[in-house]
Parts: sequence; structure tokens; C-alpha cells
Amino acid sequence: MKDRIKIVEGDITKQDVDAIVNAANTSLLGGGGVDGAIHRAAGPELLEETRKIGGCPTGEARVSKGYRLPAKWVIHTVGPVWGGGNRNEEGLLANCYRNSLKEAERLGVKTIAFPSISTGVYRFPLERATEIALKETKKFLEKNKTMETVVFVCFGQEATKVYKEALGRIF
Ligand code: AR6
Repeated sequence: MKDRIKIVEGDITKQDVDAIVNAANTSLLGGGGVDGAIHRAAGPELLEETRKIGGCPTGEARVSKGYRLPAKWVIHTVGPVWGGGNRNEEGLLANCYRNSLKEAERLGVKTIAFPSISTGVYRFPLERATEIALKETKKFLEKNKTMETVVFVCFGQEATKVYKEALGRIF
């Protein structure tokens, strides 16, 4: 199963996959970080579509087209803001991965790329977030036989190191 996981360092907007996941906010109207990069690369049609979707609660996922991105789809999910760990942040982050993968399955996506949801502006500790990302993906891949590759796109060397270490431990 490990062969269906890829850890790469780079920019998610450049990934040649069927779907990329966006770490959005509940408004789905764009923002900074990876959300800003995705909106810039996809072009203004993306905002037109997400405006119509009308928002997304934390832990859930919504789908739009990818427009000028190499990816056909963008799956927008909203991670929790880290508030110390007693506000079900871990459960909500797990929901993001589970619900994004569920949407991908519904769309027939064979390759998907994730950023490290909630670990930027939302301050979720990277090691804990990585563990949740990989464990949820493992659970999904155990049942799903059509997804070929799940790519984790790491923004920088530090994140890449954390993901690679966690991969060895969890898979
Ligand atoms: N490709 C891959 N990863 C990236 C990229 C990129 N182009 N740019 C940043 N990252 P963040 P959050 C990494 O802050 O914590 C937005 O304003 C980054 O290093 O983008 O979920 C939204 O609108 C970090 O590891 O998302 C929300 O308001 C990870 O992506 C809020 O930020 C996530 O960092 C969401 O915060």
C-alpha cells in the first residue's frame, strides 16, 4: 500500500493530478497561504464558482472545477484552527482528510494531492497533523482499490522530513 503514497516537496498548484485539495476557510472566498496560491493559479473563474457554493463548515469538503490548474478538480476543505487541542481539533482534521477522500472517490479521481491542512495560518502542530493525514489515508486506501496515488505536497524541507519519517512509522 505504501507504493500508493508519494511525498513530494513543492507547490501544489503545479501537481499533475486529477484533484488537488485546498486548505480553505469556511467562506470559500479565498485567502492567503495555499488557498491564495490555488486561486491565483486557477484564475478568477474559481472564485465565481466557490461564491456560488456558499461556504463550507469545518471538517467538511466541497468540490469545484480546477480551471487553469493542471488538476481537473479542486476539493476545498476547511481545517480547524488550533486552539490547544481540547476543541476536537484532531477529530475535525481527520474529518477533512476523510471527507476529501470521499469526494475524490465519488468523482472517480485516481490521483490526488493534499497540502498539510491547518498547519500554516491555523497553527496545528505539524507532527500531529501529519500523523492524522497519513492514518486517515491508510484507512481509506485499505478499503478503496481504485485510487492509484495520494500525493502529500510538502512546502519546504522541514515538512518533507516530518512526512517521510511519519510514512515509515505508519505504513
Ligand atoms: N503548495 C503547497 N503547500 C503550501 C503552499 C503551496 N503553494 N503554500 C502554502 N503551503 P495555510 P491553514 C503550505 O496557511 O493553516 C488561508 O488564508 C503551508 O506551508 O495555507 O489550513 C485560508 O483561506 C502549510 O504547511 O492553511 C484560511 O483562512 C500548509 O500549506 C487559512 O489560510 C497550510 O497552510 C487556512 O489555514
